[in-house]
Amino acid sequence: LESTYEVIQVAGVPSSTNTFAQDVLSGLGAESKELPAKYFYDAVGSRLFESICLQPEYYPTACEAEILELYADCITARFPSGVRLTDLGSGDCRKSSLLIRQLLREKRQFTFVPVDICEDAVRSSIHALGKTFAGSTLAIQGIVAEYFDALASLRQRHEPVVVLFLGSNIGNFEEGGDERFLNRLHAVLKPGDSAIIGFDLIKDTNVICAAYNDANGVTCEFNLNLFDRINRELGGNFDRRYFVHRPLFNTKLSRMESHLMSLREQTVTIAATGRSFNFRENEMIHVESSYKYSPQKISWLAEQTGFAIQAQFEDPNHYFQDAVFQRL
Ligand code: AVI
Repeated sequence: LESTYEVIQVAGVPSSTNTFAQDVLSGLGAESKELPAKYFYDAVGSRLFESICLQPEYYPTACEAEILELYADCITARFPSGVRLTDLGSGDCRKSSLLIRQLLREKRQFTFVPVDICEDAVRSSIHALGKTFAGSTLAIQGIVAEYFDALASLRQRHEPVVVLFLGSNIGNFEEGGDERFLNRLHAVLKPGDSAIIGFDLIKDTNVICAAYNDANGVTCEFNLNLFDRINRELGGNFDRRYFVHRPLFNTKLSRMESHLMSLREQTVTIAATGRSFNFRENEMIHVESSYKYSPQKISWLAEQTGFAIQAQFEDPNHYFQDAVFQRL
């Protein structure tokens, strides 16, 4: 048997400049300015995110890696033979590779399907997996798509599916978006399919805040790259010297928020939107939410959306949880 590698684009949504311009227009044109976090992940932003994951303050990656290392065999023991292991928001695939290693060790049949909005991330992660697991037989079908387009493509398959939604990607939706996502996931899965979902747990606020404000300034750079991207792709003239990154913990909503704050009154023109946007001194653009979960909220979400929690794995500090959601 030979390894097979393939990359497909679904729906062409991620590369649509039109959608980007429209989203920037409506986000910056709103009373309370905001931009969707998905636009962080161009080739530069995806690399910056990989670098965030290596910062000592950014505990979610290290905690989840610890969980997957400790429990890989318990987790993969439940996978059906011939499974389509679909990794939503796969990034550099470092976390999923811990499960892949286990499956290969056990000589199990599976296809790995990394899904990411960033084509560069999909291609380079497949390349890296090929190197890491050289000598093994590995079938990979990479998909460049947004979450919901990738989910829609799951409807046509015949194999059993396990969805990986790791890294607390589920925390980046807007309010109520996690529940909506799980409902959509339920609709495309079949009874017996499952999902392994990474949740960042509620903990000491200082620990959370430090994770989004690392001393090396990588998170700050990650946020400001959004302006560079708008300048590059949409003909904007954001001057990053006049904005700062402001991470804030919102206790009421139990979420970390990233904002970009204008240091002075200024006007920014973005050619592709056909207009200019005024900023007041100290005005903020809300660019990301990262929800933090209680175990009760996780159980509630499963119950609401037609899943049974089969297992819950946590790191020794109880900072992070990977939950196995079985579709009922
Ligand atoms: C991808 N996502 C789960 C990260 C998070 O923690 O919300 C993105 C991130 N933003 C800043 N640091 C990390």
